[in-house]
Formats: sequence, structure tokens, C-alpha cells
Amino acid sequence: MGRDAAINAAERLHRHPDTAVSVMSIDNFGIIESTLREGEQFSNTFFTQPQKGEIAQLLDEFGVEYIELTSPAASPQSRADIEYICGLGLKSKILTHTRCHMDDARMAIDTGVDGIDILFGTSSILREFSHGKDIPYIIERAREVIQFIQEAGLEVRFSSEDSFRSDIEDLLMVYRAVSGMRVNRVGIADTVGVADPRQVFDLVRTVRRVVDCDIEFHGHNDSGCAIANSYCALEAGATHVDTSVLGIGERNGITPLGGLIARLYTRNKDLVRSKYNLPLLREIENLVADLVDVNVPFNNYITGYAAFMHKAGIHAKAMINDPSTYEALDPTDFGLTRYIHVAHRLVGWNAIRERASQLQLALTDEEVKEITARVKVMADQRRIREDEVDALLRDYHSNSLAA
Ligand code: HCA
Ligand code: CU
Repeated sequence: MGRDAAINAAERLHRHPDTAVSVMSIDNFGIIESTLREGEQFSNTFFTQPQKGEIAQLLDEFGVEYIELTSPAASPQSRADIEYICGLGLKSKILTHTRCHMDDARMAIDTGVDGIDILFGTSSILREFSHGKDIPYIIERAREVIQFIQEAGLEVRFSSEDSFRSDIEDLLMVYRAVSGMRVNRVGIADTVGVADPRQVFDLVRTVRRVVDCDIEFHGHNDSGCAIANSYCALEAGATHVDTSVLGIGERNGITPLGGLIARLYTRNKDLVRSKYNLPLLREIENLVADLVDVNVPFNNYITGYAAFMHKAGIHAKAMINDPSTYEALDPTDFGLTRYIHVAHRLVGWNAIRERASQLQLALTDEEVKEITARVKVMADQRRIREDEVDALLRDYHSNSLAA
């Protein structure tokens, strides 16, 4: 039985909302990677065609299920870039993102994409027409475009912009109608980043009950909830999440690919390891950071400079005995290494002893404790460097040999 069929069966059996939700598994998710669409809306972004190709190729190797590209209606170059990326023969399915408009759909079909993500600005239209008076108009326009895309044999997704500030009854009416037209997915978008995880959970769960198709969530990060919201969307029955590398997008962006991966890994690491080529994450982020002229933040999920850096003496001691004590993620799964920071006043002698053994310097525990005390004296005066601690260890070692 397919996932949707299972959900429907469960709903029929139980009818109780929470029972139906509890039978869902969030492990059946896919990533719709939108660095080459939403990411183009980031202030610094200008990708050339070869650069887009390089990003798409890495994302494909990483294993994202879909790559979403800017609309061909945006500019002639955007259109040429879609054709180019479609010609690369990637495993990821290629989507383009357009308005719910026949002209755009016609142009998109000719580019060679696997599917089209169409977007309708439901909230503004509904407000303008007030209380769903023109819902039939929206539905009819959607029907024309959806049928046209389906006749061309492509996947189609219908999304409503600013879903969380749309009237819920109107929204459900539109989703129910397009689900009846057998779209592949409906999209729920937190366009301005106002939603919180509980609101996302509730809306997705409500939509889950009225549609038979997949559900995609697109979350902006204006109030810092993009990853949590995406995760809650999956918990509530969404099947796809939109991401971009480092979260780049309009304003401060959307759910970052690495952050979503970190969240999903902590839930089911075997699944995440089997689905994605995790050691590629750092390369993808470095490439995009470089192209859009930003640094990878020091506190970035997984790849940030400090992500696997352990400092306080108690942490360091535990880490040396068993890294899982203070690590939710295993850096080696991402091709990264953990690091025990020893050049500071919080250091403990276990960490210094570990450093000595990495340097292959045989020192007694008494000597290590003396060195630790000296490090603390130095580090109380000023910020010291790791190589100063190494020098101290080496000095002690050669003096003790000489003695
Ligand atoms: C935008 C559009 C969009 C579309 C999301 C979607 C949004 O405002 O630029 O297609 O689901 O955030 O609403 O990115
Ligand atoms: Cu967006």
C-alpha cells in the first residue's frame, strides 16, 4: 500500500485526528532543493550557467530528490539555463517554478523539465475578492494550467503563496479542488516567515485530511523557525520540504539544506546516511558561499567552524571517553573531525593528556597536571593559541628526557 493510501485507510478506520497522525511516518520525505530558484532571490546571487551546472551536479551527487529552477519567463538566460541543466542527465528530477499562468506553463514545458511548480497568490487574491467569492475563478484558472501540464506528461505542483495568512476555508477549497485534479503535490508556503511550528503542524494536518496527493512545505526564516517548521510539517504528514544551500533566498532566506539534514539525522541517522552523500555537504556549502560572497557562519549546522569543537574540561573529558556524550551528530559521517580545544582557562588535565598523546609525547600524569596549571595561568592573562600549548608540552617532554 502506498503512503497516501495508508494514510487514507487509517483516517477511514479511526476518524480521530490524532490517531491518524500517529500512524504517519516522517521517514518518507523528499528534498526539493531550491538554491537555483529561491536562492537566486538572495541579494548577492548571480549565478552563471556553468556555476548553476556545478551546483546542480553537486546537489545531484548529494542525492536531493528534486532541483527547482527559476522560471523560464524570468529572462531569456534563465530559460537557456533550464535547458542546459535538463541536458546534464542528472538523477534528481528537475522542476521549474512559475506563476499559475498558461503563458508561463507553455514556456516551461518546452524546456525539458520533469515537472512544474505553479504558484498562486491566494491570500492577496482572496482578500481582494473577499471571502472566497472568486474561489471558482482561481480553481478554473488552476484547472486549465494543471490540465495543460498533465497533458504534456509532466509532474505538477500547486502552491498557494502566503498560506498562513490566507483564509483557511478558502485555502482548503482550493487544495481540495486541485487534489481532485490529481496534481502530484500541493504546496504550503510560509512566505513571510511568520508561522510557528505548532501552526505549521496544524495547517499541514488539516490539509492532509482534504488532499490525496503529496504535500510540500516551503518555509522562510524571518523569525528563526524555518527548520523547526519544516520538521513539524513532515511530522504532520508533509512529504517534501524546500531547502536552499545555507538557506539563501529572499530576505534572510528559507530552510537551509544542512540544517534540515542535521534535524532529520538526529531523528533517523541510518536513513539520512543511506539517502544522502553526507560528506559532500561541506563542498556544496563552500561552493555556494564562495559564489554569493558570504562566509559559512561559525555556528552553522554541521559545517560551522565550531560545530564539533569541545571546550570545557568536563565536556572534553567525557568526549575523550565516549564522543556520543556531547555530540548529537557524528562528524565522521560528514567527513569532518571533532576537535578538543585545549588553549583556554577552562581546560582540564584529561584534555591536555589527550593532546600530549596525539603529539606522541610520553608524560606522567603529574607532569600533565603541572602543564595544565601553567596553561591556566597563561590563559587567565590573555587569549592563547593551540600551538603555544603544544610548545609547552614539547618543552616539558624534552626537559623531562634531559633530566
Ligand atoms: C516568493 C514565492 C515563494 C514560493 C513558494 C512556493 C514563497 O514569495 O518569492 O512555491 O511554495 O515564499 O511564497 O518562494
Ligand atoms: Cu520563498
